[in-house]
Amino acid sequence: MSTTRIKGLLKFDTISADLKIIAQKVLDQIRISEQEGNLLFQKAELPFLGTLANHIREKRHGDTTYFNRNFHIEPTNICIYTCKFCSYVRKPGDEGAWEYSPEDILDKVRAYDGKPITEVHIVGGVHPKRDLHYYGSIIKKIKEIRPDLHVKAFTAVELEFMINKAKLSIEEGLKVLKEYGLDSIPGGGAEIFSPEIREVICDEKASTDNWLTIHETAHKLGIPSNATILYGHSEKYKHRIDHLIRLRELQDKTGGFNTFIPLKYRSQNNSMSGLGEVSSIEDLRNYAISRIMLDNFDHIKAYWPMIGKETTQLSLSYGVDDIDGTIDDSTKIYSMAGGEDQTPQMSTEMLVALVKKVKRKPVERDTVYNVIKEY
Ligand code: V47
Ligand code: SF4
Repeated sequence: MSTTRIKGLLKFDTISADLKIIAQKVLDQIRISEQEGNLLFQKAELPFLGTLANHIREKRHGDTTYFNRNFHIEPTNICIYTCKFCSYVRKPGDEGAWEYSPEDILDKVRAYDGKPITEVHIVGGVHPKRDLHYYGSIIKKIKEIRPDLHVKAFTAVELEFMINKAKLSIEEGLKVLKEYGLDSIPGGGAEIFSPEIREVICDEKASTDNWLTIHETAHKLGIPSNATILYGHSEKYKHRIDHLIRLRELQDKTGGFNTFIPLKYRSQNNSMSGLGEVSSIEDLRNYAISRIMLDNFDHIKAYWPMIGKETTQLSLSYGVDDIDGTIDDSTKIYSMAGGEDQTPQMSTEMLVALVKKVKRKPVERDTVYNVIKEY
């Protein structure tokens, strides 16, 4: 069916020859080049992109749409850095600054006793006083309370700081954290890899090379991870493509990325607010081009607390096959930046209904995409 749609596109006179070459490559499963990626961003209309991305999505996953039962813990919003897009960061003593004690964090885990949750996602600010043994001991205790819970924790930015503070190499630090019980690494902190933009929006934190090295090292140690992009602010299309190409190259080397998560810049309460936000059409184009370019990533995830439930439903026809999880009102990163939902939480029933409404098949997964239940 989706093959017929692409073949139909190839007959349209209104579609330019260079775009038809890309469509044919998608049909033939040939990798799209950086130059062609740029062309897609500059020239391709949403229906064309959707046809290509949906073909790839359905070839890989059919109608299956993954979600999981997860919650977040954000140990602190105190951070030594001041990224310009961040609405959440505070300095010690500022109004609105928080830091949970290890016991507070463990209580949050205990609150799920007897509930069928499978993943805790732990990310927060880079606190000046906390090193990897502090956080590692918390992970160890979480595992004692809940051995079955997958701990997906700390962006490469947090990892770089806590490992340096403990005076270890990246490899040593990651090994230590793995021994404490770290199961995987979330995709945050990637922002935009191109130094031109990175230096303007987040010049202090982990460099592009360090972000990539941390993920590469993790993959070598058998720790899978995710990858993100922060798009829709000051970057140009060529920066988005550069970002995707760098991730694709690393994935060729390691195969350790589970999923790619485009994160739309939300503009409230931060120092880039004047830039505003891109449209939902741009969100869908971005998902579709990500799906087309990342031929070695199994999954593309729409993070529903950030783009809202309706765009999430639409995204399932633009390359997305994963919608993250239940969340349970446990994250503030997006609500503080103007995300669609001030108290993001969805029951399993709501997630299932959201997916079924757009005629896709909901499948509950664990963090590494083992199927738990088909609905
Ligand atoms: O790195 C911060 C982003 C990220 C804003 O791996 C913002 O499954 C938009 O990485 N507008 C952290 N984005 C969150 C993250 C994540 C989220 C969901 C799932 C996974 C996963 C990872 O949040 C940061 C930054 O890129 N962010 N501020 C903002 N104003
Ligand atoms: Fe700190 Fe992360 Fe916010 Fe940057 S995005 S200021 S590293 S909490």
